[in-house]
Amino acid sequence: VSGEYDLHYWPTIQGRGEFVRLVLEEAGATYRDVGRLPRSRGGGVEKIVALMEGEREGALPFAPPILVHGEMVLAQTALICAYLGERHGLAPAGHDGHFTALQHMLTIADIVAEVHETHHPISASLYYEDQLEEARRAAELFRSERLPRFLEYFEGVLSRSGGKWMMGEALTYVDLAIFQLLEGLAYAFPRSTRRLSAETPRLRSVRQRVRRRPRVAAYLRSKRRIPFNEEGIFRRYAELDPAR
Ligand SMILES: N[C@@H](CCC(=O)N[C@@H](CS)C(=O)NCC(=O)O)C(=O)O
Repeated sequence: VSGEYDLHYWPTIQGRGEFVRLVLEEAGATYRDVGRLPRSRGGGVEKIVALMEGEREGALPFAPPILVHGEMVLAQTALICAYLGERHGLAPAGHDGHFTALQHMLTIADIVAEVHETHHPISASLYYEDQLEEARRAAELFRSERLPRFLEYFEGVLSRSGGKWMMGEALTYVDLAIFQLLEGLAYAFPRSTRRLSAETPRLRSVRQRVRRRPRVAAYLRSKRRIPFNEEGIFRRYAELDPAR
């Protein structure tokens, strides 16, 4: 299969698709962000739905992001990032490294799911406005318990990785995901994240170093980077990160 990828994701949000976009960008891969292309060029969200309804042979994807690469149709953010990372030198070499990187990536996916649950604690099938009370409670516990626990954990991973990156001396897709996680947290929970950032210098440094990578920096400046908004996973609702 060629190096050409089709990413299928919702066109107006960073969401989980952003973790995939960052790997594609740092890899310098050729890809189409299909949901964002006009219909005249084969784009549109209809394609996402068609894939979920089994338009293509192969494993049926449950939800986007979905990566199509030749015959391969892959869903699950963590897995797509690992797949791309391994194809483009953004993953550790070897069997053990493969699984350890995936372990960290899945833990990032866990906190991403918990972030989503701060604004959708009852169900992803209800609007935020229909779960306001519960969201307030969920966010309070997320800020006071879960967020520090995850960030201190990731700081601990960095302190024993044997290098300045999550997997040691070389940047991997896991570091790109840490970057996106920290960017999203800083957007959604500015107060809490600022406070915790002072206590996690290694994470702060990964965030800065990823941001300055030439390809990432160019991407962040480009129109391809969709700004954070209140439809994605990381949403800024003042009531979910209030002043204390
Ligand atoms: N565990 C999956 C979750 C995928 C997911 O929840 N995708 C969202 C967008 S970020 C979606 O569109 N879900 C549709 C649905 O669950 O029906 C992953 O990490 O990729």
